[in-house]
Amino acid sequence: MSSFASNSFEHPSQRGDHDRQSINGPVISVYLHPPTLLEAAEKISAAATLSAIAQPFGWSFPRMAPVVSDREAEQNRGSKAHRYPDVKIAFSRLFVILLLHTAIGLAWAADIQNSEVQAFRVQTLTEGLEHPWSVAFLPDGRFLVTERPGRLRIVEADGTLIEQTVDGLPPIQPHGQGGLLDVALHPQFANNGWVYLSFAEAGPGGVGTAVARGRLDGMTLRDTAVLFRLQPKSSAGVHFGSRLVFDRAGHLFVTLGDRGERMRAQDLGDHAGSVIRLNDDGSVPADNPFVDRADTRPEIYSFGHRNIQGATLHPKSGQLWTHEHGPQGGDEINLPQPGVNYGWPVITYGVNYGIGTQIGEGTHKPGMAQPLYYWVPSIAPSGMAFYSGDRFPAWQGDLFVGSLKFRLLVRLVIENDRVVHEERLLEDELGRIRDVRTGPDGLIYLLTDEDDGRLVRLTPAG
Ligand SMILES: [Ca+2]
Repeated sequence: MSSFASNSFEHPSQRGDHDRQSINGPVISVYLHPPTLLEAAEKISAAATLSAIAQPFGWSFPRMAPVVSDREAEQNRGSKAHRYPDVKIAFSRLFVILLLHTAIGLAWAADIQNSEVQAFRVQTLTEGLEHPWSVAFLPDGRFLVTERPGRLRIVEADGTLIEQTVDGLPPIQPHGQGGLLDVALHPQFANNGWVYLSFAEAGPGGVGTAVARGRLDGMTLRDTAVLFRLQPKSSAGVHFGSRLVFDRAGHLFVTLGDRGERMRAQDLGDHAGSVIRLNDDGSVPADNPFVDRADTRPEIYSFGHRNIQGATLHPKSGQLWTHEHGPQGGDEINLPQPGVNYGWPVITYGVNYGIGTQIGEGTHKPGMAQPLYYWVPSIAPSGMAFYSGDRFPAWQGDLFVGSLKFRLLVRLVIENDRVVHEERLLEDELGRIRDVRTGPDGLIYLLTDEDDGRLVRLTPAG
């Protein structure tokens, strides 16, 4: 494995999704952590309130109420200013209290993020995650979080990161953009305990995206088995995909990348650059579009994709929605349909890096689907979730997409399966956003892609 890694290469033309391995150079952060702020504000507020309550009763607190000694009172006697020391102290206390309350009010106001239709706050739940890639919600309120170097972590409901990592994982090969990637729970997880993982796996020919499952038992995955292996494996460090999404019939969609070798996305004999569809045990559904065609990979559901790192089901229709990284420009949203060719690299709204030359044949071609929506310039999308909870009524039905490149969260307003409006939130507030999920509690959860990555959640404000 190590010899393989040293032989790997990453051609500049394959830097497609800005999905770099780590951030180079210093990161200057002036972000004020809401929990810390909240704690401080609550402490100050409590002290001020105590003093305010105590005043009418003549009680005093050492730091808030200077004691005037008998001797001082004696010295001050005759001085007009000190003839009524209690009144003066009361006013100064009131002034301090007012100042504190103003400061707290300003701090609260600064903490609130105002979107076009919904005010919200950002709360950091967990820090110290190394390039977290995906988060899943366990039924007991805890979180499963993948870290790209190859660790599966459990975070308590209150945000505490359990130091011990989950064992029983399949062999994972951290390599460029690859490593441990997505995590998803079986739709009947509460009964069967199956946890699904996508990851980069080494083997003959190099490395490729794979999918495994195991039953979560305490801090261990048991009965772990690899269900799918992208074929053929190759040496590039880019474009592994991948997201895991169960549809309502219990099929598992797996989104894949082109592995930086563009034409593989048009080859039905190659898994790269496709969405595949499996049964929950890894077998191929009998109604997959290419099962009866010779020289094709029967797992393929749709193809002509570049690198898909966001996928989710529409909460009403149950339709799969995906987004993918374009080259320079041309990130797309698609609604993959069985057997359909989404065009990469024959058609795209992007161009070659740096030199800006045309890729393929243009933007349209008969037999190739147009994207539902596209971004020029690229935002480098990762993570995707519809909002269907009850905590943000004004965001109901909106689609949220993380951006690695622009370090923000995109909110898309959807009407009749069309994007009718885009708003950009949290620009440069959190860093590169890798994953976006709606929690069972109706809050929105994000992962930041950093060496010291975070699990954060958005909560309504007002
Ligand atoms: Ca396309």
